[in-house]
Amino acid sequence: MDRVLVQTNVLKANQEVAAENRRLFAGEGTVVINLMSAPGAGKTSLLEATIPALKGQYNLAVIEGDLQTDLDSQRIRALGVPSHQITTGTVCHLDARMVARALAEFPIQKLDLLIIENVGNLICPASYDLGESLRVVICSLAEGPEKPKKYPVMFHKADFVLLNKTDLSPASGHDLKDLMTNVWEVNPRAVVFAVSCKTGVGLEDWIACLREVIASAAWQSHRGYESSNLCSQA
Ligand SMILES: Nc1nc2c(ncn2[C@@H]2O[C@H](COP(=O)(O)OP(=O)(O)OP(=O)(O)O)[C@@H](O)[C@H]2O)c(=O)[nH]1
Ligand SMILES: [Mg+2]
Repeated sequence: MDRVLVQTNVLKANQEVAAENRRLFAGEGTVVINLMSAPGAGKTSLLEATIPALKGQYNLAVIEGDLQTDLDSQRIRALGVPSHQITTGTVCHLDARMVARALAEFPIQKLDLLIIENVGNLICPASYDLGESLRVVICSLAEGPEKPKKYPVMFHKADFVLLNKTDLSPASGHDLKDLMTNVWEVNPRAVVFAVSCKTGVGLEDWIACLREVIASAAWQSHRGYESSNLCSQA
C-alpha cells in the first residue's frame, strides 16, 4: 500500500513538472517528440534517417537519454544538429525534471522540432510524461510480433508506432501483418508506419507526416488532438 502511495506521488510530481515543460514548449512553438523503444530497436537510426530530410527546412535539436555514454549524441552531432546527452546512471527512464534541467543548459528558442530519445526500455518510460506533444514508439520486427501485447502500456499511449527492421522479415521469419494486428489490438488509434531504417523503405511517409505535424497548428492543443486527422494509416 505504501509503495503504491509513493509511486502515485512520484508520478504526480512528475506530471506537474511535465505541465511546466509543456507550457514552455508551447510558448516557443516547438513540437516535442518523446521517442521510445526497447534497446536497439532503432531510435537513433531513425533520427539519422529523418534529420537530413528535415534539417534544411526546420530548426531541430535532440535530447538523448542513456544510462551511460554520449555515443548517441555524437551520432546526432555528426549530422550537424545540436544534441544534449542526459546520462541517468541507474535510472531506466527519463523524467520531466531531467528534461527541465537539460533545458537550462540547452536552450530551445526558435526550435521547430525537439526530439527526445528516451532510454531504451519498453516499460518505465511509458509512465513518465516529459511534456511532449507526441509519443512515438519504435518496435523492431526482428524481435517478434508479440511485443505490443506483452508491453501494452507503451503501445496504448503511443500516437505513432514505427515498425522497424522490416528488411529482416525473411531472415527472422516474423510477419509484419502479425505485428501490425497486435499494435492495433492494443491501440486502434495509433498511426502505424512500416519502415526499414537500413533500406529507407517507408521513411518517406513518416517524414511527410512529420512535416504535416510541424506545419499544423493542431499539435498546439497537444494530446487533445486526433492523430488520425494529421496522417492516415500507412
Ligand atoms: N537490419 C536493420 N538493422 C537496423 C535497422 N534499424 C537499425 N538497425 C540496427 O540496429 C542496431 C541498433 O540501432 P540503434 O539506432 O542504435 O538503436 P537504438 O534504439 O537507438 O538503441 P539504444 O539507444 O541503445 O536503445 C544498429 O546496429 C542499427 O544499425 C533496420 O531497419 N534494419
Ligand atoms: Mg539510441
